[in-house]
Amino acid sequence: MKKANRFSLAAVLVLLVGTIPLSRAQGMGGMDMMGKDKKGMEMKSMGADKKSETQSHKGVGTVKKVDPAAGKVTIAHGPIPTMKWPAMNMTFAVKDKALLGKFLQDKKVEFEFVEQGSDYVITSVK
Ligand SMILES: [Cu+2]
Repeated sequence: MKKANRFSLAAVLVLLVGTIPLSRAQGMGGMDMMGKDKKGMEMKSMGADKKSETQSHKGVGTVKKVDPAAGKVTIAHGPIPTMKWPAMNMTFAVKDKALLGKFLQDKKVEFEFVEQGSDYVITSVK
């Protein structure tokens, strides 16, 4: 009798000690994960918006070709770390005509551009 009582008491203690912290930990874990997921998604979408709408990149290069009719310039630019681009020849759209007038063939330029859909649009040059 005595032995059995002690055993069941021990079993109850084990259950109490074992289950309470476990359920508490699970509850907190679940809440933490939900909080993290929500924050993660918000940050992700904010980052994506920022990148596509406002993030500008800086490049340095030499003007290879100016196409005033199309509003485009071809530049042999150096590496652009913010885009993970190596040096290359490529064509950029230019935001407006006044800006386009600053591009002269073989001129070295420092420019800023933004990614707009599938185009890279130069927003400033010096
Ligand atoms: Cu490029």
